[in-house]
Amino acid sequence: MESKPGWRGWRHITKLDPDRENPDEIIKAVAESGTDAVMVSGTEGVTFEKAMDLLEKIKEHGLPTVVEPSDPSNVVYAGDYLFVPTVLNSRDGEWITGKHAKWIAMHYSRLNEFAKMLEKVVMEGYVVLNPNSAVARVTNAICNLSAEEAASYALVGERIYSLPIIYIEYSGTYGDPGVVREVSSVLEKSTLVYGGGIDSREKAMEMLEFADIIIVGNVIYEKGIEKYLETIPKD
Ligand code: 1GP
Repeated sequence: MESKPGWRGWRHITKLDPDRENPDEIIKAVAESGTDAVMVSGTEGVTFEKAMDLLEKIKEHGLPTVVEPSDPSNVVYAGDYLFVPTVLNSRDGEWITGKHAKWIAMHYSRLNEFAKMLEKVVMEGYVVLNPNSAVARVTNAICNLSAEEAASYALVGERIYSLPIIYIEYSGTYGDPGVVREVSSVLEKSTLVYGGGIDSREKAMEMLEFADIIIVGNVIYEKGIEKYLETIPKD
């Protein structure tokens, strides 16, 4: 496979939640696992301090880092990339452009400086599909979608908004590979990211057939390091 520069060449991202316990044992296992990058991200209870603390611990190991903020108040700029979500299937404009406008408003008096801070930004168009997840509840997402409807939201992100990433998000549960396959069959430019319920090699490989990148989170906290290591694709 032709190698692509930076984040576009990644296949596996480990998502660590600043609102959970992240002992050295976990950070070390992640650093040595072969994952392509670590994402600092959580939906609830994330503060600037917690995100910064976790990021610093990860950076000591020299891994590529991504910060994915959930609110303008917890944006940490010290990672390699800042992946900024917009929830394409939210019922609530707050999660589509509202938070983003508040973020810009916080920097309105020095927009030139802010433009420099935006250089690390990669926009992610989320399609949130697990109705029982915190992210679905918080963002009031329309989760009851057919594969074609989900793919239509993905195409809004790609064709209308030119988002570099489309993120099919089933956080906490393993999703429908048929939905990911459908989205993959229509996307032409955006990188397709899948996350949710990956806790085995089989699930990782199944989703990697359609997604460019998989994101794993809960497995390391809930099933342990051995199960987490299974999710790392071997070339
Ligand atoms: C969450 O998509 C990620 O945003 C990963 O989901 O925690 O279920 O692995 P899990």
